[in-house]
Amino acid sequence: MSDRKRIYVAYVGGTIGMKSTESGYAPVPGHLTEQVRDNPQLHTAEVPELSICEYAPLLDSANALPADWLRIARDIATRRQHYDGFVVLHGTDTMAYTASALAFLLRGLDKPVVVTGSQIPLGVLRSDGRQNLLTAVLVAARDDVREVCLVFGSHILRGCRTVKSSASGFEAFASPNLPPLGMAGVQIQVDESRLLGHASGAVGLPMDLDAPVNLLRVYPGMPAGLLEAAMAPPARGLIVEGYGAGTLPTHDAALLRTLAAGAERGVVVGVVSQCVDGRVDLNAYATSQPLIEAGAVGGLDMTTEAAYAKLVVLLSEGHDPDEVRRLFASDLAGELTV
Ligand code: ASN
Repeated sequence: MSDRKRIYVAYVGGTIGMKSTESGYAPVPGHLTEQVRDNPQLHTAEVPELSICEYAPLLDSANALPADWLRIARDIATRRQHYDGFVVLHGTDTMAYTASALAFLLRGLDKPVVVTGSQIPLGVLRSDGRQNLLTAVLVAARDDVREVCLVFGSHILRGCRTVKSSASGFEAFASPNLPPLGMAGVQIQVDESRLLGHASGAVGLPMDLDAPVNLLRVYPGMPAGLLEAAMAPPARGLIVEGYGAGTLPTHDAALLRTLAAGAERGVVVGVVSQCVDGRVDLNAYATSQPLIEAGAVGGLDMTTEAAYAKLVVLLSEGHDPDEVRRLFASDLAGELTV
């Protein structure tokens, strides 16, 4: 038997395997597999053996749902004994959400999962897809990586710390509150001191990933009706993207009544900051007090993407609201700094 590592590549969708159509770029079944098959660089002895699975339907990631996150996690979990590592090829638009969700869903997995994609399709001149795919595959073959990473351009980032920071640049992702796990330059260098340690290897996935959670960005002049709609049944969770350290307008009595009524019904509220850098501290300002009274939990330095995915996962796992609040503020997959 060959000692080449075996990597499972799930092509979920995204620009990397898209073709130009009359209405713009769209994923075309078979195209990515063909591009990989016809690229001799991906079939040399230094590159691990790749098994590609194209999902159906292929998605522009703008259409990805939490159910798709669960589908990817299940796909990886059922194959975890058969492969050394996993690559998820995904659209960039919601890649940070999917990478975050996979980190929570697969938090017991002891193998590398690398999410990547591209800004220009593989078959198009100047595509960044070939380099991103190659780097992702090489990172997925490493023995020291045992977590969900996002590889893009020269950055190797912790998946649940990422945000899409550029709509057109080749360095399209950042992890504002955590230094990169590594860099892919002339050499692929990973800083082992930043990696997560061994996990149990056991993965327990929820049956469905369907807990209704909303996401609301606070803004000057926001009407109470918007918050009311965001907390109305069937909502079980709400991520509030507050200002700065986690503040919101407190001059509007209707807004505060709505918040209290939602909390009364048991809606779990998590608070993140609109600032990309820094952390939430609900004890810093009086304008955070109504959130504390509503039992809201500060998301510390979590990204909005991670906070949303985390609340969906925790509520779908069936914990009671108090346990969800406790877990939301705990470090489950390296997504926050306590
Ligand atoms: N719209 C695409 C997607 O998210 C963007 C990309 O992949 N670069 O699927």
